[in-house]
Amino acid sequence: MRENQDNNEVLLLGDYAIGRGAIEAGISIATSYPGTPATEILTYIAKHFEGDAEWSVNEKVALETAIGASYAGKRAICSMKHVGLNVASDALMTIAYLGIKGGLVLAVADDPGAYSSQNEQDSRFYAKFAKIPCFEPCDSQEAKDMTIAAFDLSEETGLPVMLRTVTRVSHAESPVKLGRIREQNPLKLEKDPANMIAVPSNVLRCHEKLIKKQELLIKWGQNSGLNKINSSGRKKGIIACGIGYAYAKEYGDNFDILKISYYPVDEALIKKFVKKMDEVWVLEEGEPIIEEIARKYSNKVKGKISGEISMIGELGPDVLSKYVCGWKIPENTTLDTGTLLKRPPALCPGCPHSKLYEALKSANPTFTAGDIGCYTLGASPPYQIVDTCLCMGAGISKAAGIAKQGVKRVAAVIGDSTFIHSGIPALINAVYNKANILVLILDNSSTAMTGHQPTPLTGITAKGREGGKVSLEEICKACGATSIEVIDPYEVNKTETLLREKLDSPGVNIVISRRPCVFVTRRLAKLKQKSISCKPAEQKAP
Ligand SMILES: Cc1ncc(C[n+]2csc(CCOP(=O)(O)OP(=O)(O)O)c2C)c(N)n1
Repeated sequence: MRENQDNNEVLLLGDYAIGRGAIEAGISIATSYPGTPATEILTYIAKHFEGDAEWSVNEKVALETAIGASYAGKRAICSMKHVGLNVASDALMTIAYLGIKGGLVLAVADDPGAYSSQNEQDSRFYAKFAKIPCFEPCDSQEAKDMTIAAFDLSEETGLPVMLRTVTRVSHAESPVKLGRIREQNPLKLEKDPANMIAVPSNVLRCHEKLIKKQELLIKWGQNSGLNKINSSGRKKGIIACGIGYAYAKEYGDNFDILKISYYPVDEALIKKFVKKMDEVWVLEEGEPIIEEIARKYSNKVKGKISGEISMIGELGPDVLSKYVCGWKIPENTTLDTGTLLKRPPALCPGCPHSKLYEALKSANPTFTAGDIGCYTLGASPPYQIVDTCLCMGAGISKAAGIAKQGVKRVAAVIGDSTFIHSGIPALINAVYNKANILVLILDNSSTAMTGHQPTPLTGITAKGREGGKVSLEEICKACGATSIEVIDPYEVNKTETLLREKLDSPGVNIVISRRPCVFVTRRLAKLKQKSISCKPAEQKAP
């Protein structure tokens, strides 16, 4: 954060601006599970907010914890990446029926282009699916303002409210005017069984209540002015959603613009805009949600459905100049990528995972079901030992599914953070259903891939304080594993011998490969030098 004290304006990343907005809105707690590009929302709050900021074990737990705080009358923000919302969706779909008490904002960062994700799904669908409002900022100032507005709307409507960003908002810096920090809500925990207990006798009434709110939500959007037409009477128009507006502004002289920052949209506004245009482009990251509406009212709409803009990957100024403006990039300015050295991501030098993979490759499993983390890079050369990767927690279940078909010497690899996130139920399932697999838990004392966040196994909280510590060995034991061994992956030969033995053994055999990520080791050494260790940090919101 770069600060200009004179006019109270700072340069903030979009994610930081959301964090700041949440603090200004008077939150009492922030919860999250790391995931690019959403991670920095909680990182900022943990650093600048004196109250509670937690890394949860997964996104569902993060949302449920925030719901608990809301039930206590407090304001809570829960942040995650788009795929995290799949994990949290069970809680989301029903809390929309029940409604909340203190303001609850769900900040979800999408990754169009899938720069660091397993897919590029569009979270706006979840808002529509759950029938909750959704804000979509185009820069950091809007990210902060809309976070505050989302809390207000949440308390006004009794609904959780989504804030959808994309990588180019979350990870871009732009100026933000800081505001006053509101008082937190007082503690008010009241029992309200009709709206807190999702049992069949309550469901239909709650659903009806939610449907009735939809009209109110559209009206709120009409009055907010968040979706607005910027007209100079041109016959060419752009409907620009979220970051699309930042791109559209670059071509502002040639087009009228309908800016969309709030959902559910008032279709009449879209109709009014497209009806008077000879040509309308829809710029939206993800799926053609708005384009589909616009096409109901005009056959002059261009975008993803019409095929001019790709359904795949992210929008960008280059896409716009090429398709929307028909500008040709001069030949001598294009980069000759053929001469560039390709640099695919690789495990870092000294990475404990790389040593484990050396041993695993020599032990030669029939198939290795991977999971998501740095260790997924074991699928790439030189190891090429990871044969599948789907979503967090899926490795153990897939390995069990394969082994149950009679395949011998099947292995699963899973990181420590991923194991805690969603690997435990899969392990219990494998034990219960008598799969014969080798499970390798790669314990590097961190959630390395997303920036070395601590896990419950380290016993350090998001604020760098001492938390409760969970034992991996004890969990595995309680899950009923056939055997549990702990190895140091730097001992390659010893590890290989053990892996060979365990691949040929019946039952669910666990090998914990334990050595901290080299970056964590370095950071801990620095902390020790400064002797800060785990003392409570003195932190204040700016
Ligand atoms: C549902 C979901 N949430 C979050 C992420 C982001 N993410 C990718 S891998 C990972 C965990 C990595 O930690 P760990 O399993 O310990 O492996 P490491 O990177 O440390 O090797 C996370 C949080 C994701 N891909 N999917």
